[in-house]
Amino acid sequence: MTDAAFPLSFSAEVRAALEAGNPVVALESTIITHGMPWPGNLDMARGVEDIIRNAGAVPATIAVIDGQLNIGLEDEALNALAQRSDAMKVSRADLPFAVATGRTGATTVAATMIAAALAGIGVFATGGIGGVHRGAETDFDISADLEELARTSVIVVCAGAKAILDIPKTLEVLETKGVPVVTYGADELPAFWSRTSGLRSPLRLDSADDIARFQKTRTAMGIDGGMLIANPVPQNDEIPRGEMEAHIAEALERARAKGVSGKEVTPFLLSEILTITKGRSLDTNIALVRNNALLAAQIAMALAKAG
Ligand code: PSU
Ligand code: MN
Repeated sequence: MTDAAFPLSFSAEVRAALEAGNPVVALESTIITHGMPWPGNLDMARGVEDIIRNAGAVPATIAVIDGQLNIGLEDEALNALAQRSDAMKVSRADLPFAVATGRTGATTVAATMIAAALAGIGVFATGGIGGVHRGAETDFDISADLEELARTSVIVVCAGAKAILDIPKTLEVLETKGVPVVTYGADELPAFWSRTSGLRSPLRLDSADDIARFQKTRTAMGIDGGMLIANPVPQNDEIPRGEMEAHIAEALERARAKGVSGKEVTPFLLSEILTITKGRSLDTNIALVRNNALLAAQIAMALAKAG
């Protein structure tokens, strides 16, 4: 556990694990409040925590509750957060704002990385990261998640960049910022709902031990910043790329027609895609988050074991 000057509210389970040096996996909360509808969001959040526990690590869901930065939520707090429709979507810019003003907010990938680093947690599981949006050359919509990956030393396990984004541009930005993008067990970068993106992954590793070794080598060389692990959604749960592309085009058209912008873009597109696919995208989203939680737990254990 770090001696961070900033006061953090730990769940009992996370505090004990960090004090003992046991493996801990951070989890974001924007996916709960802005990424999935109630009550499936709560089932997803609880299920993901249990996968991490069953694998031998401890889950730390991160959120700001009444101005307290929580590292690990007790079940009652998780339940309450999942039902709140007024939670802020908190990224790097908003995290200290939510704390300073006593608000309740759900952390994005960027804010969860910051909180994990403050708590001394090195591995984090999510669904998909934010990235460079299609049309970013005119609207400049690039997620703060990419900048955070560049500067904060946390391993982020995701299922690739969401196909609603411009994946080639997202990869270019990550390359510029020196963020390793490692696909787990495949040569091709996955695209969230689909196992394929048509793009070759910059790097590939096939075991949690190899990922841990790579991260330890980066640290030993004094190279800070995050690492992105792209974990393809299991075959049985994927929505093939060709099929997804039409749904995404439809959702993007609806966003354009409504003039959706800024922080609302990602939640809007996810909810439109949910409607268009009649719920199937949600099943896939849940399956891939569960799959990522398991791999993240294995990586956290490999890091703890290797000393
Ligand atoms: N992936 C999901 N659901 C989500 C998100 C990602 O399946 O809700 C969230 C994550 O919290 C991510 C955020 O950090 O969307 C990115 O938002 P933006 O593009 O506004 O930075
Ligand atoms: Mn954005």
